[in-house]
Amino acid sequence: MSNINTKIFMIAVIASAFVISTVAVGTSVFAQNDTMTMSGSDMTMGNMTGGNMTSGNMTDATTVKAVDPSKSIEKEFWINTVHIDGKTNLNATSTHPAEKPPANSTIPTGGGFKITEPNNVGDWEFRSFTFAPGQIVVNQGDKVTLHFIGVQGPNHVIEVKGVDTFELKRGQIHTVSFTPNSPGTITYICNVHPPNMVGQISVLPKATV
Ligand SMILES: [Cu+2]
Repeated sequence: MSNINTKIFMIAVIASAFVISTVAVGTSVFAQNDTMTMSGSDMTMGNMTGGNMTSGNMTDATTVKAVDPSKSIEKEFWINTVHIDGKTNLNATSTHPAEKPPANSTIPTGGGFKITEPNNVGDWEFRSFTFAPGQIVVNQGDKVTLHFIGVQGPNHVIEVKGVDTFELKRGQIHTVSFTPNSPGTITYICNVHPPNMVGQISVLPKATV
């Protein structure tokens, strides 16, 4: 009996110790949880404030202003003459493998493309002329102003179909203004660099009010 009593007593002591330690840990955890909850709550408030601020910024950045095409008639564009150059050489490097010009060229005739044969160290290049931008969208009845800027290429002869033809040298700016009265497409092309130095103005039908 005494042995059993001793065992029961010991079990009781162990159990008590376990309960006490559990309560202590539990209290500790609770305290921590409380703190974190408060902290979390504060952080949430902070985040909400931040969220509002972010939301405000996003609203500013993504605000789309309604445009009435019939009232927005002033359209102005700056169009650069550009050539894009692909340079390479015959001497392989770790970052640039050796290349040779294609044996059978598929380049269309005209001055818009130019392939330069390898020089004495193997460098060669392929050039393509273009306009930047090459696509413009306006509305029927807009007052359209195009500034052509001679940036790359020594000279160009540019034609805005049905509007104007003019020579443009590097460093010059030539401005044309017109009002498209009907929807459709107006092409601008360089007669020195066909067929790829070309751009298109899409004229959309005027919105019915
Ligand atoms: Cu040109």
